[in-house]
Amino acid sequence: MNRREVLRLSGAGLVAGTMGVTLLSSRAALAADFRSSDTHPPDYPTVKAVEEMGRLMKERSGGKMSLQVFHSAQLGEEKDTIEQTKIGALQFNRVNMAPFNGIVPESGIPALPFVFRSTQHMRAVMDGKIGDEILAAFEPHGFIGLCFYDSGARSFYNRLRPIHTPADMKGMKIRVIQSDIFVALVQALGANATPMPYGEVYTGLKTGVLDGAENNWPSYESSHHYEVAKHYSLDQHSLSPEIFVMSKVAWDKLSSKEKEIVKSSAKDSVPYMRKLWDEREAKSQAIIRGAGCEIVEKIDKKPFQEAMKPVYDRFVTSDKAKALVKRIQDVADA
Ligand code: GTR
Repeated sequence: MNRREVLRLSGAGLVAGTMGVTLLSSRAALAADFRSSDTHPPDYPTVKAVEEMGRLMKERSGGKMSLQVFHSAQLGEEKDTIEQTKIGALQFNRVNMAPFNGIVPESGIPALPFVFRSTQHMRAVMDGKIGDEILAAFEPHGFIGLCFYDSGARSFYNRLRPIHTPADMKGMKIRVIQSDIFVALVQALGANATPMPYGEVYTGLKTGVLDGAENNWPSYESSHHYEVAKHYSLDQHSLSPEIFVMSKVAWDKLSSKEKEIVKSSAKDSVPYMRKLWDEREAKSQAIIRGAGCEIVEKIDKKPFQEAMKPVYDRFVTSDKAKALVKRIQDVADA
């Protein structure tokens, strides 16, 4: 059992225990001791950014509002923690947008393949009016969207052979994040998509249940997937950002001043996160290259883009969704 699995098992008891406490607690007790979940290890930029948000919130509330981040999936995998957040058992949560795709339709648009041209383009869109609209779209579903964090570009890695074209992926068993959009994009390439929680992927790759998966440099490195799936092809098919949300159940118990503190602390943690993110991307690349992985850098993205067009036909059907895609494409890079 690895460290992550040990932490997750001990976390299961923690959730059961704290759920009862949370449901019984008074408003004051809730406000004083918030919890947030993250699937990543303690030194990962998302974990550090939410800790920074907690520091700012504590400072701005004169010590009344504090936040503890439960890293390494101690409180469960992303789908489960989203459920806990919805019912208010967990007050905050940092996850990728993708597991929200089936819950908040607007969250699917930034997850679409090749919808962003670059990280600069993604930042310009998510920092602007469109980003604010997408954050607001979470509220009717029981979540307060607070801010987006970077997640780089997701690319395919596998243990069998270098991928240069979609044809190289034919028949490969590829783990995807739990989102129908990601299932569809992998199927569109002729591979077999297996939606699966993040914490099960390492074992899946090691035992051969999976041939590959897809992620950004820091996740490929910190999850140790690069040790068991050594071919990484930089097709950069999705720049689906991370999102930091608050439970609406917990939000509704806050005063307007407290709400303002939560919002501003989250927004103000974003530049810090981006700095850490850029540093971590470089560090992860160095580790992965140093480990002798084969990186396919010069990859013609066109055949991947062409193959993934049916994903748009299937998921971008309403006039609203089509308009949103068009507006994103029209935003200039920052
Ligand atoms: C990472 C992301 C995680 C998680 C993971 C996954 O890039 O930061 O929140 O969604 O991908 O693939 O499950």
